Amino acid sequence: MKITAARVIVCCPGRNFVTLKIETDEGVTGVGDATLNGRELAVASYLQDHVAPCLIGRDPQQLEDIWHYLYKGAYWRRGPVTMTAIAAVDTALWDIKAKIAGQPLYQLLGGRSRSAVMVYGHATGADIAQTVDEVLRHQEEGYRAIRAQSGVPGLDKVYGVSTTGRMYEPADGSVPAEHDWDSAKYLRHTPELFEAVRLAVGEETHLLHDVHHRLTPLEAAQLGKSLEPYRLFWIEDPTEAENQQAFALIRQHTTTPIAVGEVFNSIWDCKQLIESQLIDYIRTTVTHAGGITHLRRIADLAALYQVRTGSHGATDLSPICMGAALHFDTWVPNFGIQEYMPHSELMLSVFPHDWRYERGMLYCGESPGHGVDIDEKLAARYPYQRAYLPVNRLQRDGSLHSW
Ligand code: CS2
Ligand code: MG
Repeated sequence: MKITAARVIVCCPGRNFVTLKIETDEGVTGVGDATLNGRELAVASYLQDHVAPCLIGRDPQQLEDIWHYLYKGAYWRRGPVTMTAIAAVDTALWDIKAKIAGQPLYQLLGGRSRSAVMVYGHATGADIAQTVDEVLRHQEEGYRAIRAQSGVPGLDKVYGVSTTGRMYEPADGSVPAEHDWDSAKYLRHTPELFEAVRLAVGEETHLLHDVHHRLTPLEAAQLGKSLEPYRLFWIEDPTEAENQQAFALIRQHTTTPIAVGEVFNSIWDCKQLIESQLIDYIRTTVTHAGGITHLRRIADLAALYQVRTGSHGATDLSPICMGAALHFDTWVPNFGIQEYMPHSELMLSVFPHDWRYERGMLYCGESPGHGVDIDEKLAARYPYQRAYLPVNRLQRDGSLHSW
């Protein structure tokens, strides 16, 4: 069997997605997600201008050799653009390999380790009362794990809270929106939020929170300590993660579990965090961490140190990523939890899929492959629209801060 085409499809059914479709001379095709929120065209060009010409004529079943060919062959290794491009190729080739075998993808990874995949949903609100209502609504719907994010008094816009009344979508506008930030206001507010949420939901429901890279290690330690009475499932991205050693300081002060990794793109970004047990969950994804081939290496390293998976699953990861992630989650022995921010009906219409959601659990399908495709005709109706993630500035002096 030979690869005959590797086509990049960019579409915007409510938000931008980049999809790679690999075709073969025996008619079997596979698709991979190559969406990098706010930098989509960089990956599209990397794939169509640099990667696709090297794939034509290759055997699609040699996915490991192709992975190393694209990783080492580029000379310039790692980074979000390169690893997202490699991930899209890898995911499409795993899709093809499973279709050739006539098996759902999880069977090729090692078979089913669980009957279903526990997910966490997103509850957000402009203030504590609204957020509590949203958490209770999710609990009603059957979610066993719920992430709570609320507005912060004195701050205009904060991560995770929609100001449009529609589903939260951070990427917007033809230039980056500017948000303001004040860690002290956030540190005062967040324990109050979780005191109210925990009181409302009781002891059983898992509660999660995303700090989104904004605190210093010591501030993150203060936050973790202040949230201990509310027994969170995790705080996520408590501080910038380039300095993996910084997490040792957080660990010294708090037992609140820590999740990191959605912005990581290789095992090297998290090797120290895992080996020193500075985190409890690794959030790397099929789309941004080199595909299934590399993500399983990260998961295997994590398993040695009792670190569990908790893959990122925001709507800027396409339904193809969600499909592949569900097969991965169904197999991976050290599974923790899967983020589930449901795509809109419009987005899902462009990506026919066979997974289903039911009362806090996701179920991958049994069709051969990862169970997702792209409706190219429909996708063509929604052309790319440039959109940026916001930037963040400190309220006190306007200096640039992590968003
Ligand atoms: C967030 C993401 O879901 C999360 O945990 O960190 O929504 C993140 O802000 C976006 O994926 C950025 O594109
Ligand atoms: Mg996050």
